[in-house]
Amino acid sequence: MTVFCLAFINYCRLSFFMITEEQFPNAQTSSLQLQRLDNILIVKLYRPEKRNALNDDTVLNIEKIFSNIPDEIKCAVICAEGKHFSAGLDLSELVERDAIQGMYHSRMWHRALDKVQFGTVPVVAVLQGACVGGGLELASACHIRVAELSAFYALPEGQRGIFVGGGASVRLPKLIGMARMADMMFTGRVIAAEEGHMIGISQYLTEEGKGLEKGLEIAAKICGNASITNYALMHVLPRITEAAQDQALIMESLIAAITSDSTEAKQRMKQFLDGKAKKVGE
Ligand code: 1HE
Repeated sequence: MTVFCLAFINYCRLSFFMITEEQFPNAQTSSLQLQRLDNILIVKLYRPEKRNALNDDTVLNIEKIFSNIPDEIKCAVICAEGKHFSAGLDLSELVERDAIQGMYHSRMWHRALDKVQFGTVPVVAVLQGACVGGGLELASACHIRVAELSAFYALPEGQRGIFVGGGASVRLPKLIGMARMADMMFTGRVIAAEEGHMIGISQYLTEEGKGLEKGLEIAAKICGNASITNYALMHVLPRITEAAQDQALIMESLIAAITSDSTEAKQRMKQFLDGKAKKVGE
């Protein structure tokens, strides 16, 4: 089995990430770069000359990567090279699709972004510059969004005569509400980083150039959680929030019982009671 390195060392804390071709076929030649820092996988959109427009190759590789996260990875960070996170769908590939191909294309995006949202590890997105169309759909599939002050958001689909097809109509209203999403598409209006933060697109806002540092800091905290808690936040909480109240409450009781029964939870609570664990805020 051929093993190859994908290593892009921006600074010395980053280590080489050894991955197999079976795990990530073609990833080394695609528009994505992979790095690893301890238990964190960093997936970088790497097509800055096209403003990280998401072509089929990139979307399929995102699906492969998030379907094959190695066990030792506990959290992922999606970030982007250059001044823009992503200009969305690669419009040059859109031109000659018929309705049936269009349906399959949209379903391919759904598959890939479902792997991001409902995969094995929480995902933090680090956003700068344009985060538009499919770029915003990708960001919306992540669990936490960190935005630099240059970030801006738009859904130019309305202006291009199309509709969102990568899951935005499902995920974005959960962040900002349906009326705001409809306004973005009706008017093509651009939402700046501060407003995006206020209305719930990002959970963290940083100075320019500080997004990745913040994203990695958050990812390190997530890695420190019990895996079952992260799992419950990714897979159970979204179902609870969509269920009717009586079903939601029973689901909450079940997952509360399962998590607190784990050996790790018992050890963590004992550490606190013995005065050996951090207090809230420390
Ligand atoms: C692209 C794309 C793209 C740039 N597909 N090639 N998305 C959009 O409608 C957004 C379109 N892009 C823009 O509005 C601007 O490019 C940006 C505001 C993001 C950046 O502006 P700027 O001045 O920095 O870059 P640029 O000069 O416009 O673009 C640089 C190159 O990237 C240029 O190619 P070049 O060969 O002439 O150098 C652009 O053509 C190319 N480029 N954006 C293809 N999107 C699952 S459904 C999702 C539906 C959608 O996402 S629709 C929204 C599509």
